[in-house]
Amino acid sequence: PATAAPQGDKDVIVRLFQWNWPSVAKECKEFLGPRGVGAVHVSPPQEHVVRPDLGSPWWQDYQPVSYKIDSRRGDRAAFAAMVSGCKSAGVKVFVDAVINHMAGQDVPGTGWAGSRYDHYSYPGIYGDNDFHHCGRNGNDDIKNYMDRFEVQNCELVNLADLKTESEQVRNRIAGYLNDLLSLGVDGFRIDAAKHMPTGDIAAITSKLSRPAYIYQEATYAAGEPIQPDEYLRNGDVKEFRYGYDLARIFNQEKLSYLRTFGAPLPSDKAVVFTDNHDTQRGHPVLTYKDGGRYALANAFMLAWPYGSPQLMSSFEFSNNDQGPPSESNGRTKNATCFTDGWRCEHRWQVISNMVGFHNTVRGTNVNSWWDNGNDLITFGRGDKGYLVLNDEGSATTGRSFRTPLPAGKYCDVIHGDFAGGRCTGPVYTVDSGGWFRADVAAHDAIALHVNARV
Ligand code: LM2
Ligand code: CA
Repeated sequence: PATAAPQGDKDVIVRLFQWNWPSVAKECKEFLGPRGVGAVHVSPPQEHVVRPDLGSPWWQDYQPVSYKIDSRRGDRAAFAAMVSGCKSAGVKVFVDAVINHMAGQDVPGTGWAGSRYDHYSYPGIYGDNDFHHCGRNGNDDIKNYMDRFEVQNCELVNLADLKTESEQVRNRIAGYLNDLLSLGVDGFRIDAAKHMPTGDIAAITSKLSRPAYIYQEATYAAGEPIQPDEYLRNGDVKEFRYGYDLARIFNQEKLSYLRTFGAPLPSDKAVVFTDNHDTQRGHPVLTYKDGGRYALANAFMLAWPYGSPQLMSSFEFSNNDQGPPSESNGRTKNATCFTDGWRCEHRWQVISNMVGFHNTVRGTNVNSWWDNGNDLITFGRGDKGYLVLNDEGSATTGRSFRTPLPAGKYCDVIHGDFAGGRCTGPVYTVDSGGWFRADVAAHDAIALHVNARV
């Protein structure tokens, strides 16, 4: 049986939420690969329900109808081309694996690729006997998250809940995942992990034809019987507390509290993020809508040694159901950064340049921490990098900062791009004692690292 594969040396994941396959392929080649991003997390590739009557909401994609690789983002050939394109650009592909359930529609319908289905009937794949009917709450829906049985055997928002304890169901799911592996996929984000017993996930991943990186969507809530750390036995786990805590510190508290920042899951098993597609819809996290503050929070995340960072790349939305920019036939439009609603946070200068910082300081410890007791913080990483974060409402001027860096001239990658030995922004000279002098504007930062020396 295959074990969970490690993520590899480049551990930054970019979540290109709802991007179609040709756009993902292009982004891997033109941007993600050259910038040192390790992997792209793509939206679910399997056939899904279609609800044009509801404006084709983004969440159609979390209601599988069959395991045909054919979705509004493209067909099997386009998916396969994307995977091989990303891989030749040095970027791994992690697939959003929706395996806890099928669709949640009460009336029969036809999926994106033409498959007929009914709530508990997916011809040639699953029948009524492959689903849980938990017999609770009148409609089999989950109501009580304090009840483990209910969370794993009843229906999450009416979604037909698969009997993941059944050998036949496990074989079907593993068949789908192995099909994706055969196309070159490197890993899986396990959707709705909390709604499956850890042992069921383990039984499914043990059927994989080769090791794959596994990270699980096990949302945290205080006091619940099912806790994220149970899932560590299967691979990595999304650490939801990180984004909530980071937002609270940036929004209401002091950056000086970041000195001991972390979360309960072990750092080397946690995938961390400021926001994801669920939390950015109505939860207290920072998102692209926060502008500069969002960029600074991401800069901190990429500079700080806790967890593997996942960067969000969103499309703009004004209501929580709104789907991605689409053609009239329902296909997702090409992602064109900064137009048409594609916000491309992963391309923001501060965020994308900090990926290089993150990769440069990998494996080093925090040192040289200094803060002003409020919203101005600084720290170094080994002898490789140094970050100044000023979230005060006013500039700090004429201050000298002591870094752990070797003497030299450094590109400030927060304001400048570094390439071919040249910097398009400010350059700071670190002296032989590690000191440099700088002004830092309000709500701004400076980041120096040894792979951006002019
Ligand atoms: C996830 N992670 O564990 C996804 O990150 C999350 O986005 C998914 O929910 C969820 N699990 C199930 O895969 C989304 C969305 C829901 C949506 C479902 C299914 O957040 O709102 O539910 O996908 O499409 C929608 C309607 C809901 C309805 C349901 C079934 O919002 O009102 O329930 O479809 O028709 C009656
Ligand atoms: Ca379940």
